[in-house]
Amino acid sequence: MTEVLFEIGVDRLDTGLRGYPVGTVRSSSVDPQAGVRYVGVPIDQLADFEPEKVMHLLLRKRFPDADELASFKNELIERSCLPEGVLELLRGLPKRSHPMDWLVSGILYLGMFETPTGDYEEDGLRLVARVPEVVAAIFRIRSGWGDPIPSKPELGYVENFVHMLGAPDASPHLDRLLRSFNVLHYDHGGGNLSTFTGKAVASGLANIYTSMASAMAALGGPLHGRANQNALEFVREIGTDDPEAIRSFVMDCLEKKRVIPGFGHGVLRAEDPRARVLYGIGEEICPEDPLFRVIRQMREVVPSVLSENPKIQNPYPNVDAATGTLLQACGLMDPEYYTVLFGWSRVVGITAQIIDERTVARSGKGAPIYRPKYVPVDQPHRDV
Ligand code: CMX
Repeated sequence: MTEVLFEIGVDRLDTGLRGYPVGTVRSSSVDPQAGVRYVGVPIDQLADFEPEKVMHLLLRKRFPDADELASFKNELIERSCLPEGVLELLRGLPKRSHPMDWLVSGILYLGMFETPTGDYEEDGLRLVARVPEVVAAIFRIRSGWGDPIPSKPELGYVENFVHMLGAPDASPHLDRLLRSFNVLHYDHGGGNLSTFTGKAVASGLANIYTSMASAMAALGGPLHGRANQNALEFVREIGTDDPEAIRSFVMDCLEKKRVIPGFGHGVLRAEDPRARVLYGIGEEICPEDPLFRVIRQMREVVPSVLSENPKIQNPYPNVDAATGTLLQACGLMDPEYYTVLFGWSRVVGITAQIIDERTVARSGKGAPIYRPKYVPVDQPHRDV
């Protein structure tokens, strides 16, 4: 017998599919109180793990032993070389366009300069292995830092990225921050907009590059991944750690119907454990940074202000509350790039979920092409 999971009333339409069960997910889950778990492991326990080890967990659903980890790293290294032509096309993109549009383009170029094999697992691993070089090149070309720096994949996944980035103002903590940042952003359950979009596009049997480019387009929206850019801009606008000044600034924004980036969540109903980890990293690497002092105070003040509005279901910090502040403290000063770093990381989880949905779901047959129902309204029959 089929279990009934949800009754759908008319009042639940036009709510962005909020909370409707539509599929299964093996890589991660989001608990409203405890936050995200990767294959059952709470995220705060993984934040300091080797990135490749956590990738293996998400893609293969278990931790590797030492030999498996070494061989998984080799699998990434062997696939890391970019097809010729990708960097040339990136060089021609208009610098005024947003870096997320560059990432969408770069991922499409990866698929265009190499015929995808059609095996989602193989293509997915290639994509994961190659995307750091694309992201580093986007920073360098678009910011005018100079030519892309040749990849040295044997350095390690994140270490090689920091090497290829060659950020002129990088602090010695950038490596440490990006290792945790990368792991914390890999995956976040099945129904977040970018992951859902990637799986929806792949359900029409689009290849992984096209599907991922669509997912990244979804991630670029200000209510989703671009909130980390907006959060830093917002923190700079506040510019003080005086609690009363923060309180009145936030109240004024709410009156003007401005969202407070870095706070609230579609599923979580408590402070995001990823935010907690990031505040902890901030206390370790930049406790006296002026903007870190602002977000430390915002963490205390903003939830009480947001709680005064009963329709806001979660007044607490989300993952984007601290990321921008920490990235600027480590020398990545331009917030326009922050969502690209989020996107680079999230490619891992979306890849894992696309592989599962295409090759494991329905006993290996894969989920069918997405086709939710929209209810027609205000359409009287007309003859022409
Ligand atoms: N500031 C102002 N208003 C907020 C708010 C915030 N931080 N969080 C929620 N609200 C508002 C919503 O806009 C919504 O208003 P309407 O009823 O007028 O549409 C109302 O409160 C109810 O929202 P909700 O049910 O609590 O949350 P939603 O699922 O609708 O929205 C989210 C979730 C994240 C889009 C929202 O909290 C938000 O806009 N936050 C700021 C942007 C942000 O930080 N996004 C990053 C999310 C993290 C991620 O993508 O992983």
